Amino acid sequence: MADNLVEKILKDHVESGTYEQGEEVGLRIDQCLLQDATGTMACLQLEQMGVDRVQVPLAVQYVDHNIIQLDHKNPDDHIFLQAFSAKYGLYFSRPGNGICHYIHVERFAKPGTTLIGADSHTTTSGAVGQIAIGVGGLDVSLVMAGNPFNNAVPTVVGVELTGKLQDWVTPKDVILELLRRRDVDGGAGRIFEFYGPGVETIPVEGRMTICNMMIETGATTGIFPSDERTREWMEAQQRPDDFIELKADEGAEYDEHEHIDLSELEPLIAQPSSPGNVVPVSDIAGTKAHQVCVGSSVNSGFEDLAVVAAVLKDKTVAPELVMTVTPGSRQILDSIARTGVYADLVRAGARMLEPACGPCVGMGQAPPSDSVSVRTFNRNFPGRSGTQDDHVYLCSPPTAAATALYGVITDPRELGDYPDLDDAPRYPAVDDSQILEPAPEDEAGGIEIPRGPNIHEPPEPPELPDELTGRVTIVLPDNISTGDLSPDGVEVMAFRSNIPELAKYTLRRFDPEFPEKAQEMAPGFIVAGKNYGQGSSREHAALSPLHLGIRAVIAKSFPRIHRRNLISQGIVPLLFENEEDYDKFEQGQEWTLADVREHLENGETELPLQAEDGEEITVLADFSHRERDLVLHGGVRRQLREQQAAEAPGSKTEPADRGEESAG
Ligand code: MIC
Repeated sequence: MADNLVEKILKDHVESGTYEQGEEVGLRIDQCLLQDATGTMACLQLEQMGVDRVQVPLAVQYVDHNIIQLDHKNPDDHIFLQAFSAKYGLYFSRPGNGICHYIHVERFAKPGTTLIGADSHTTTSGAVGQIAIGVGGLDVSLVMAGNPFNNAVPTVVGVELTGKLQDWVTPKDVILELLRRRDVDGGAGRIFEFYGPGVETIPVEGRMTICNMMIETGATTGIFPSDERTREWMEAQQRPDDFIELKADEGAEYDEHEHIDLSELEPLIAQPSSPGNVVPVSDIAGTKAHQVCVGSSVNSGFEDLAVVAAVLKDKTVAPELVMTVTPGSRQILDSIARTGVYADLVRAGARMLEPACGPCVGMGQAPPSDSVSVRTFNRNFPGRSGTQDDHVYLCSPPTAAATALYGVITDPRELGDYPDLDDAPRYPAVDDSQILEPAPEDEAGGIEIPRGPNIHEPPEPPELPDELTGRVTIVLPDNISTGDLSPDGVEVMAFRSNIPELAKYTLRRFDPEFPEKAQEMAPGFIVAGKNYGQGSSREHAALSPLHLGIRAVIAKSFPRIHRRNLISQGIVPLLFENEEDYDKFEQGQEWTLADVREHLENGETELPLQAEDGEEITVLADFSHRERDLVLHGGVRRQLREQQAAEAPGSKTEPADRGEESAG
């Protein structure tokens, strides 16, 4: 049978279940990735699982998000993570070494393997033919503890690329085109596989940009075949043995189709405040900009920065505009320094930042109030920049460079001839000096893990009661992002290891008093529109509401990662059977899920939800067997503890029926 690339890799990794669309399968995972803003919580949860060492062939802990170090909190996390990695068997990429996704593709990602990471942009590694999926920290911990990764068999979208990008049009415009077509939820439940003659025209760094931002469509991930471009990349990274050629079988089929003629694309831009709000740059050319930021976990590669430097060479950025540039990794920093790209950028007036996520997650460089910031980043959710009334646009490096030069949003095709970028070094300076190996197993036992005062265990979810009565704490519109639930930025993200403090910022964009109100009303429900919890993998967007007493979220739809985080952390995600019922909800009302345990135990999916005044609606508990089991237990950690207790020597309890499957 002819398989597409996704099927080939996934089928090769199935450990349990049957590979049929819609079914859940348990997948063997080859690599895991953590970053510091999600890592501490993931590590604390791994400790609770009682393993001494990670059970996957490779796990890497990166430090790239919380690196402003305003006070002790960030560095306390860093030394916790460094010691934890040494002890538990993870590689540790030191602060300053670069952005996890860049380094992972440079140093670790391998075609034909699987990766899960506690960061939604883990998808970046699809650029080299790896199935790379972002999930919450607890899911990564479960896998590191030796469990398979359970996931529904995805719909595979074949994206046929033909033609060749014109000058000044880039891979960023390819993914913006997909976002224009699919918006922020049109990729849900899908993996996008690229194929066709246009594929070879896109180098690995360009493929990284496309795969990174696949998640913005709500997709599970994106993947490119492993071809000559991949071979060149692996050779340049001095790991030729990691290369294997890999592509879809001749005659393979896809569940859905997209076709992009690369030669017909033009420069595109996402307008505030959604990555799906895409228009041609020419439509909004002339809009005054106050800030241009190049870099982040997309568009921080050598060529991205080289084209910007070439545009700005011997010129200066517009006087009323401030520009920042971030290289993706120390290797890229080294390459731009050695080739003169760095000097050209500095002379043009760009503020050079260290290789880290930086302004993309509000780590400094917030734009002025009510101003336009043009960024090559992947997300522009409201307030993510650190400025509450921001107007952030997302575009390619050439569009950013043209905008920096003229001070207004500019179509880069106005710049004339495309510059000659022949200076790109074919062989980057490979440098693993800032990636520390774990301690040998026989020395690991003696390692003490320092725990600063900001590091606290995650809150404990309660068990699901027989009947769940809750007050409506808030009624929210469509497309609430995880940044609304657990905000970005220096101030708030410093509390990622301290949920009681972090929870004080929950939904502050909608109601600064939400945390107190929710705690007063607890147990509480959140009611929301479509795509509740879009964006990041941060499980903090579930942990903070959990701490505030939220027991269920009733929404029109959920994106994959956040829905999963809710279930794992003991909050029940429910769907409206009739979306019009959304209008019946008001803050403060009391609603009851009568006999909820019984309904779920019986495998029923339609649950009655009753209001105090007798009104009754139906909500959908659309769970797989494994998920239902987790909901009944009150999340992964409770389920594991019950399993451990049941299996403990001397325990009289037989393993519970509902715990027969592996956790998670
Ligand atoms: C993001 O781009 O939103 C982040 C910050 O990298 C997050 C991770 C986090 O919130 O720590 C993500 O993409 O998952």
